[in-house]
Amino acid sequence: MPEIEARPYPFVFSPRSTALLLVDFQRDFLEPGGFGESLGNDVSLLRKTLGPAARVLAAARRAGLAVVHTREGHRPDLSDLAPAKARRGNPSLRIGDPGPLGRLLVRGQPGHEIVPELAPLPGEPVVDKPGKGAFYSTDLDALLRNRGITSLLVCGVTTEVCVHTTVREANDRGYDCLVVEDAVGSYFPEFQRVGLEMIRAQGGIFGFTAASPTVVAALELLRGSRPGA
Ligand code: C5J
Repeated sequence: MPEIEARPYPFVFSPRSTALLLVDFQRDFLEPGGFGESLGNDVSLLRKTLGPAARVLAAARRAGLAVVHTREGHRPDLSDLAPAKARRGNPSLRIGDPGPLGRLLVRGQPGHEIVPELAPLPGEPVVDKPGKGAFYSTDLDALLRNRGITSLLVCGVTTEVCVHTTVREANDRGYDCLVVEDAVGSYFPEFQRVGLEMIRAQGGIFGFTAASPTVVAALELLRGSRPGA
């Protein structure tokens, strides 16, 4: 079986049962004028994930892995927005309010789009989620299980919020997760460091981590071993 040199120990995986999961690479989190900035964050901190994530995405596509994208956002009438979530954040700007990228964190608005560097290809599922975890109130679990997926390579933003919540949900559902260290990003450098430590501590309590060049190299080897490649 192929493996990736990961921490705390090598991540052994079958390409047929592994998907690349790209969590919430939306303009709302990565570009000025979106939801992330409305909460007082410096969104430029997340942009360094784009190169590594794009290289992992290209390698995963070349290796024939399933690719799934997620987006956090709400229905235009906000009927799926819990009052508690609606009340949080910057009191002068709330989810659903108009901003430079359209209504904040609302489906169909410019800010809800995935950034062009990581745009989904036709046929790659995009899972819209109302919460932080990608399994909560979505069909992600069914979509993965129906394809026989048991392992996930995870990239996305933000490390300690939607990536962590999703990895924890996946772990409890029996998926093996490898988080790509430089292809996940946080507005808080300390949370980035600790967030990754928390995944792989205690013998990989939530999963594994590895840097993108290591992941890309392992995926490129797969490509070489595919018949006709
Ligand atoms: C946040 C996310 N940070 N995608 N969402 O609110 O991590």
